[in-house]
Amino acid sequence: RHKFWETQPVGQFKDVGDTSLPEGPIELPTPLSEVKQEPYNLPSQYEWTTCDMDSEETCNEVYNLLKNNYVEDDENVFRFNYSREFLRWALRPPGYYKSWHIGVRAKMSKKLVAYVTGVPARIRVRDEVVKMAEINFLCVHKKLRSKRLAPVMIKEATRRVYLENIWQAAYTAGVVLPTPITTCQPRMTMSRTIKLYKLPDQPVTPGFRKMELRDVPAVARLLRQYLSQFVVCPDFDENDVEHWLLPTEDVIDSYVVESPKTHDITDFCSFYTLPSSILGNQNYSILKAAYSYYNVPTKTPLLQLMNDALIVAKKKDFDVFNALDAMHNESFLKELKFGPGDGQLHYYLYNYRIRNALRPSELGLVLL
Ligand code: YNC
Ligand code: MG
Repeated sequence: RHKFWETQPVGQFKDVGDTSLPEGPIELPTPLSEVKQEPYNLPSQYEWTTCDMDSEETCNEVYNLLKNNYVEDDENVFRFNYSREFLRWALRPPGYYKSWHIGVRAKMSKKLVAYVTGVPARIRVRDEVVKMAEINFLCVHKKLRSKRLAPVMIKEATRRVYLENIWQAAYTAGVVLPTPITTCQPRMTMSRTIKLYKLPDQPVTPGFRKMELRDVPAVARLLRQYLSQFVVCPDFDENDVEHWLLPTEDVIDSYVVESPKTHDITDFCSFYTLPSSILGNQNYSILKAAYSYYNVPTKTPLLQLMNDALIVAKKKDFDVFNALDAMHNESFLKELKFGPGDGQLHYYLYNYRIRNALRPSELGLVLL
């Protein structure tokens, strides 16, 4: 039973397998004047705040809330530790809305106790490009759990998205909710560090180098072409590519293969930096992890491209390299002997029905 989710415009468990239901929006947009104009009510001790991520102080507050209260693995050994710079990158893509960076404060102390964010994205589902919000960083302070604050956060986020005339959203979660469009398996380099230690010092592909600003048009072309084969994926233009894929130190790393002969950009790979705190260990406090992002092989085999990604990640001192079994990742995950990671990652769409769940290999979307 999902008291909240049963009331929402999402694929419901009771409808799974019902082929009479059409794919696409579940509810039609209403005139903006009919969207609720006032924020939802919070318990009286709390108040809404819009978190200005340009502000050093606010960014620190968000960083600390997440550092202490965000996602942990099933055994509570690791907790994501998104860096301030990462949060700024993740939350300020082209066309972002400040109003979608939503916090809750205790009225008395002004302490930040809950958070949820959205950023705008164009997502293609089959042959339809839909403006959506990507919802992420939903977090309620550990001391305020199980008080039904999350549904209020989600409703308020929905209201603010609707106010921008956007009516769909995409999100991921480790928990099962109505109804996943697909379920991915996280994978990590095996024996933690051992696999990375065995790698050579330099990438083996001739012309493998860091992506630069001048590569944006070529990378955008490669990526758009590559993503066209998936059922659900982002619709990236050059602006998006510049934001999401141009390297930013300790946030996003991207590499291209430039043909030594023609100087064409033939291949591309990328990974983002997301450390985890190691909980309750005297000797180690941080696991430096890289996460596979978007990779496009055209001339270089994907296996070799990813092996080069592992080589540069090792040089940059990452402890592990993680990837989902989405896109064509399954092929290199097997051959490069990645092991099973923790749990499952379910992908969801809000107010958009998909008739049958996708295979992970049909998914071309990575959320942070
Ligand atoms: C979750 N992760 O099922 P029912 S992922 C969505 N995503 O509702 P309460 C979740 N819903 O089942 P708590 C959820 N986790 O009764 C729980 N729920 O219908 C549902 N953890 O609320 C749950 N971050 O406040 C139930 O639970 C209801 O105090 C219970 O708060 C939940 O960012 C949470 O894992 C997750 O901070 C905030 O446990 C808390 O437990 C926490 O009593 C650690 O809530 C951090 C964590 C989640 C990471 C993420 C994506 C979030 C997507 C949210 C949905 C967006 C929908 C689209 C909105 C825009 C629409 C437009 C257009
Ligand atoms: Mg709660």
